[in-house]
Amino acid sequence: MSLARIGRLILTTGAVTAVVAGMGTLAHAQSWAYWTAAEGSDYAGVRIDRKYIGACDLEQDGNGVYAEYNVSGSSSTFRIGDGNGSQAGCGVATPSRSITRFRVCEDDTGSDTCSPWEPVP
Ligand SMILES: [Ca+2]
Ligand SMILES: [Ca+2]
Repeated sequence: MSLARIGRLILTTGAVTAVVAGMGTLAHAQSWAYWTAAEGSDYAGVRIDRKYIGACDLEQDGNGVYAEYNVSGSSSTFRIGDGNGSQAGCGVATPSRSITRFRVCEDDTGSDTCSPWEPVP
């Protein structure tokens, strides 16, 4: 094997390692979140019992993050924000009725950017 060929092999191996390391840095929703809706790295999650929702700001961009949700037997749309922004911990609401759908929104410039509504079947 020529020295040039060995050099190419080392380069190729290095590239593969870099891709795997990059994947490892993706944000993961916390384990209580059975259903999730994401807007960039910000997300909202609903626990499997459907009576616990969190709004989680994971971006240090100065934009507030909140979740909107509906519950069974009501036509109102409720909102819970992540009160401490991108610091650790999510804003949490524990409605007495089951959550039927939810989405996460970012309070950015102009009209807020929201994920699609996520059904909770
Ligand atoms: Ca954000
Ligand atoms: Ca937070």
